Amino acid sequence: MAFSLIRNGVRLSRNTFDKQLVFCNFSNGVKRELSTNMFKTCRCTTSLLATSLSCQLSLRDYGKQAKPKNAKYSSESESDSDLDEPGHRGESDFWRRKIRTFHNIIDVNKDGVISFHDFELLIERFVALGNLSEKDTQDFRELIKEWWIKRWGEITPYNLVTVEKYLEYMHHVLNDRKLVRRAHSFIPYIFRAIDKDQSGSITYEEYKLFFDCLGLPEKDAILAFRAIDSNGDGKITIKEFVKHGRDFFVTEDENRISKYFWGPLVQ
Ligand SMILES: [Ca+2]
Ligand SMILES: [Ca+2]
Repeated sequence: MAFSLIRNGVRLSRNTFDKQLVFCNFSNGVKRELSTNMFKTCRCTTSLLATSLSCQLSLRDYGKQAKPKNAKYSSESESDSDLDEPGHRGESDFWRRKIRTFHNIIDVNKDGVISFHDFELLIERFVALGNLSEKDTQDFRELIKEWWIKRWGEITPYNLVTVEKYLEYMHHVLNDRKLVRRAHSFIPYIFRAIDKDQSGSITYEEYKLFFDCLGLPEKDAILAFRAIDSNGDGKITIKEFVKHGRDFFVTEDENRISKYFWGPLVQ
């Protein structure tokens, strides 16, 4: 894939990334480092170039450093060995902020609580992309339904999960070795739903589909994709996708790039 890379006019309003805006123009084939403290390169696809010669990217919700020097990339462990002992996980404000972020994403109808209907709406968005097989579609729906009934009980419009309840549940999951291993088995379905060309890897264009389904803007997809595509080859493999998607829920390490996976963190 051909990339157009940021050429001119990069300026940061502050040295930290909270409350920052990056203004950039795009030009074919030119690579320029934005900052050693942020992304190695700022890349945009040619289709982005076609639609916009300049962009204003808000980084304000991405934490204090978009990609710190000591960030772990593909070497991030998939095991839980780097986590605190069960019983002591999920105490940090950072982790709670991530869980609140996910609750907000799942709350598709934005009424402040999660209902089974929110999941139905979200699943339908991914199914509507038309890339999931019939079996995957059925399995995806069943997986969520079984999880809901097992964890939250009856499927009714009155069975609602507040952010506090969800935080409590996720804290329990994080501190249970078995549950934490099984958690988030839905992520491969999301991958297959957005892997439009069935190539086994996700391009930026496909990642945009992901964020579109989550109700997140394109500018956030750009930032997340750049961060997660750590080797800069324009692709995210299913292994990377699942790893970072899951890591978001289990790590309390603020240096992990998985914090970008589900979009900007809520305050
Ligand atoms: Ca809701
Ligand atoms: Ca693909």
